Amino acid sequence: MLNKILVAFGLKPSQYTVQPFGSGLINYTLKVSGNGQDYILQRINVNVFKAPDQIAGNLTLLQSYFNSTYPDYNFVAPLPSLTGDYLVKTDKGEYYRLFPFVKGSRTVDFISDNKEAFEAARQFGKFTCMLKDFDANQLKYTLTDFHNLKLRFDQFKTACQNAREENLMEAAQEVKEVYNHYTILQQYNQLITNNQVPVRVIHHDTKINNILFDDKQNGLCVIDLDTVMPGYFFSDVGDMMRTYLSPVNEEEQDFSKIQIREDIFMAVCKGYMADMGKILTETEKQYFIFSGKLMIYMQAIRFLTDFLNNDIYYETKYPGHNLVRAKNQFDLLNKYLNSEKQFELLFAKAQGNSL
Ligand code: GN1
Ligand code: MG
Repeated sequence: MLNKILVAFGLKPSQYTVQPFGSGLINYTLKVSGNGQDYILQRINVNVFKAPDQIAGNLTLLQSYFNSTYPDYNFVAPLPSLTGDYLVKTDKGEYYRLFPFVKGSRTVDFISDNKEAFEAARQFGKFTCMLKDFDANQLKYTLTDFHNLKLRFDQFKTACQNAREENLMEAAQEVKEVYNHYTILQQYNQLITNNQVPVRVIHHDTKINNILFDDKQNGLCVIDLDTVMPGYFFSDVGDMMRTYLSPVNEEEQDFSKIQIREDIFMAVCKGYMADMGKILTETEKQYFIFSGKLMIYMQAIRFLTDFLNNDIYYETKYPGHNLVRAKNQFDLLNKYLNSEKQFELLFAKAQGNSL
């Protein structure tokens, strides 16, 4: 089956080895190695991305914009198949696409130091900044309402209504936590309904492993562009706060290891603001720190909702996995809130400076 796909992309299967690659929760990713040029082959999760053609359409638009405006930027776009399509559909209705593997690049799953955080944040900021004159509304919403907190909250309420009694009992403390932090939802609603923040081209998945680094720890470009669509700056900033500040991620079961690293916070501020500092509005700057609360809270709600729904969205490895992830994110949220005052000082200090 994989052989057929390689052939469709014009690759001779006998010349390549294919191995699982990376650590994403949604798409299935393989590295295709051999013959001087390596590739990334990816099966799109069509339960999540219901219209894979829209992703391909968005990437084509962006690619031509980058080619004409920033020809030196390494925009990692899918390669056409022999028939000129960016998606190859199998008999089973699965969609595959192929990317070039950028020579000399590497990805990391955990931030090792400030420089890495700075570089990643700089790349995500640079990406949105380079697209400031590109009309974001040309892009399709590949996931409608992806970071709509109000909708996530409503989905959570529905899940509570439909959940099994035992799931509800097990998650009683976390359900309470959702309501403890209700002000985050109120602030979000206010921000959105008053149209206070501009729509920009946003990546929407700013985990560290969506950055390519060179061997000197310099950021090269952003990857994993499926969720690049119109959105708000707080999605990218907030998800960096959520995934960079703590030395351990959402999989960690020992919550004493969840910590807030203020030096990493500083590096994220400086990195993101390196380019975006020039175009962010005053309101966006005001809500910079709020972004972290918003995205950690949203992720906690999403994991909890999936637990209540009997794990229909995120891949799980053990019973109660999504509940552990939700607890982990609430622990992170509470620690983030404890550092808020300090963040304000650091954010003020970070603006305008480089690392
Ligand atoms: C998913 O595929 P991955 O692991 O990069 C999810 C993100 C969540 C993340 C939580 C399309 O991202 O929104 O923040 O898991 N992507 C989608 O780990 O739902
Ligand atoms: Mg990813």
